[in-house]
Amino acid sequence: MPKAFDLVVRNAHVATASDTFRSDIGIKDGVVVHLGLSLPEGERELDANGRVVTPGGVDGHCHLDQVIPPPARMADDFFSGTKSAACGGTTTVIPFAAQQKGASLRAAVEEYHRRAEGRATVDYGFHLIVVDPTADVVAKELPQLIEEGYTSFKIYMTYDDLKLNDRQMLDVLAAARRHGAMTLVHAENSECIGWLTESLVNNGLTAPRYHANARPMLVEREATHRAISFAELVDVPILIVHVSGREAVEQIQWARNRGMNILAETCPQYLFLTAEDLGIDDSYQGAKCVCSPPPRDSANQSVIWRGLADGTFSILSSDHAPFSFDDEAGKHPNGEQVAFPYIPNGIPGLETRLPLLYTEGVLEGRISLNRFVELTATNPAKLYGLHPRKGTIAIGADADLVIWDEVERTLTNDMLHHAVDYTPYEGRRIRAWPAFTLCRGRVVWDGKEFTGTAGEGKFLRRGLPTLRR
Ligand code: DUC
Ligand code: ZN
Ligand code: ZN
Repeated sequence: MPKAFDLVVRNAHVATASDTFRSDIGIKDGVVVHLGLSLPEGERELDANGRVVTPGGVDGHCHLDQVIPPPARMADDFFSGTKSAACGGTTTVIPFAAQQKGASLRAAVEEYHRRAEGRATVDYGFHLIVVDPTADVVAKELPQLIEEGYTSFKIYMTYDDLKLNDRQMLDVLAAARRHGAMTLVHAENSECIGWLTESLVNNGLTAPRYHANARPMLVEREATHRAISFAELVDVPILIVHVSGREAVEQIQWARNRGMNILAETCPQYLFLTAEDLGIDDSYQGAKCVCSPPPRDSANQSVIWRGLADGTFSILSSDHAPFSFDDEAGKHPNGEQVAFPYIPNGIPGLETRLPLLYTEGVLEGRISLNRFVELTATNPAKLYGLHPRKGTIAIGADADLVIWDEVERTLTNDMLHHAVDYTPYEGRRIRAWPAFTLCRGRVVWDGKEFTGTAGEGKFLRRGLPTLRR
C-alpha cells in the first residue's frame, strides 16, 4: 500500500504569521496536505525534534544576473543565487527583469527567463524594471505582462541609466492603478546626489566613505515625499523600497496618518551596518558596503527596528546585489580602486537575511516569531500575489519549510554559497541557521550541504497584490 504522505515532518513547533502550534506536517506531491499530531508514517520521515518550523522565506527584492553597464557584472547567476537562498532558508525569490532603454519589456522578460531556466533551484518570479515607459509600453506591454503574472514593477528616481522623470513616474503609477499592480519605488533625489558628488570629487574626496556624504538622508526624504505625493495624485498604493532611516520613515508615517496606503520595505543592511562600514578612513575596504541608500548610524538602526516591530514596515528583503570585492567586474572595476561614484552599488545578503533577523530580532526579543514570519514570508507573498501558495504553512500551501537550528556560530563567508568573495557580516555571532530547508517538499539544504538541483526551481505566474498596509 502506498503511504498517504511522501514526507512527514514530525514534532514541529510551527510558526505562521498569526499562530504558533505543535504539529506534524504531512506532505504529498510537494504540498502540505495534513497538519495534526500522530500522523501515520510517510515514505520519508524528518524529525523536527521540537524545533521551530517556519514557512520558507520569500525574498521580494534581490538582483540576480542582472544586465548592467560593463565592466560590472553580477557575481551570482540564477544557480548560485538561488542555491545561496536555499541554504539560508529562502525558498522563493523575486529578482528583476530589467528593461533596456529603447527595447521592449517583453524582450527583458524573455531574456531573464533564458537566464533563470534550468538554473534556478528554488521558485522564482520577476518584477519588471521600467526604464523606458513609452506610450506603447504603458498602454499595451504593461497590461499584457501584468495579466501574465508580472504583477509588480520597480521604478527609479536616481541612477542615470534607470531613472524616470516625474511625468514618466505618473504614467507608470496610473498604469499600476488601472491594472491593480504594485509599484516599487527607489526613492533618492538624483539631482541632489549629482550635485553633491561633483563637489566631493572636485575636492578630492573620492574614497568609498564619501558615498554616504553624496547620499544623505535628505535626498531619500525628498524623493520619498515626492513619490508619496504622486501616489496620492494618482490614488494608488506604492511600496517604498530599501528604507534606510528616520527621515524616510517620517514621510511614510505622515502619509499613513493621512490615510494613504503607502507600504514600506527595509533590508538587513539598515539594521546591521552603519556609514562607518564604508570606512572611517580612506581605506578601499569600505567599497564592500557601498549600496544605495547607504547605511546610516546606530540611532537610525533603532528607528528601523522600531518600524519592524510597530508595523511601519510590511516586508524585510535582502536587496542582494552581488559584486565580488577582488574582481574586475565587481568592486574593483577593471582591476582599479576607483572613486566612489564608479563603485558598483550593492551588497550580498540573500543567505544571511533570515538568520540575522531571527538572531537579532526574534532571539533578542525585538520582534515576535510570528512577526518574523510575517515580514520575511507571509507579507511578501501577499504583496506579490503568491499567497496562500507561498508564505505560510497551511493545508494546500507549497511545502516550503525551514526547520531552525538555534545554535551559536560565527558567520564567515566560507559558510555561504553565493559566488561573492565576501560578506559584510564577517565575524558576527549568530544564534540561528536552517537545519533543513524544504522547497515543495524536497530537502534543498540539510544543515551541511546544498542538496537541491539546478532547474528544479519553477517560474511563478503571480496574481495581483493582496496586501494592504
Ligand atoms: N541599490 C539598489 O537600488 N539596487 C541594487 C543595489 C543597491 O545598492
Ligand atoms: Zn533600489
Ligand atoms: Zn535593489
